[in-house]
Amino acid sequence: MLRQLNEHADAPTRHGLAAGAAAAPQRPDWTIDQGWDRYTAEEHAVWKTLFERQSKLLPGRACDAFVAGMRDLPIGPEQIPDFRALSEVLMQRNGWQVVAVPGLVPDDVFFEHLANRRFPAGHFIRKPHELDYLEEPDVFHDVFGHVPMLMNPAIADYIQAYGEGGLRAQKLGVLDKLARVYWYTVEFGLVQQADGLRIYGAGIASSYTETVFALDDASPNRIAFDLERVMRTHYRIDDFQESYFVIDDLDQLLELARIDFGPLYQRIEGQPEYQPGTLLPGDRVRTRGTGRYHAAKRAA
Ligand code: HBI
Ligand code: FE
Repeated sequence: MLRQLNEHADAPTRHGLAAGAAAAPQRPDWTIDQGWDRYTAEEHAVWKTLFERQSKLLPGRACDAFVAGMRDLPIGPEQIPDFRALSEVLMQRNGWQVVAVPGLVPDDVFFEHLANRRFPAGHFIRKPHELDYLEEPDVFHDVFGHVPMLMNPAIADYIQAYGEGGLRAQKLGVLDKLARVYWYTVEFGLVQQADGLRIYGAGIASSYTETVFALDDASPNRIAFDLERVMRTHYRIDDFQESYFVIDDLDQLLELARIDFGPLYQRIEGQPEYQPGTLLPGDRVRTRGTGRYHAAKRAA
């Protein structure tokens, strides 16, 4: 399965992974040594290319928390960051760590790490010919996209709650619903700051083309975040999102983390689901998209 333009693999493959797509892990929790000393000059150079490209684009586009997190972490253009140095700063800040994994890990393993405030990050970096095109989350997506946001207390608690909620949702057979919430927040979320609309989702922040599309393009819908609505909304796995959901501030995620999703799952069971580009009568629409980008693709 290929994920075009974003740095992420799609949910069906991710959910199917436990069935055995990857080689058997060395350790039961799937962690490996990052092997920082083994990165080659070429690999560091790919990081630098990606870092510099994104850093030019993100001022005025990434949210304040992202910028602050980046500033306070040992992440720079010259080298792929060392997870031990990242973890030292994160641990001091709010008890999170970054652990290395070979790529996608089974859902339950992923959730178990998050529930314990360990962020599993791919240790490998994409090849020079796949700067915008990648199957699995690599070190650039995971470290550049996710780790700065983990410095924020609301995101830190929210992602832990997602890990705990993921384990519950798996048992209830409703993981697809919860995964949509993660997708439309942690991966592709937008936040309304006083000085404008900003990116906080790692799938956007680590993608050059989607950064521009999500904020500046007339094509996608931008809709005020509503939990139940999002749980019922499919997402694009192979291309830019057709709709983005906008939160008022990051503390809204903390409120989300405190909600018991159990009754919600029951309420929406058997209810209709929505296609990614559909607008609903109840939506608080911030931007009604032209839909042009995806219409052109469908016509092609
Ligand atoms: N593994 N390394 C890694 N990164 C992810 O984002 C990830 C994963 N395994 C499963 C998974 N995500 C998801 O599909 C869950 O969030 C539902
Ligand atoms: Fe991600």
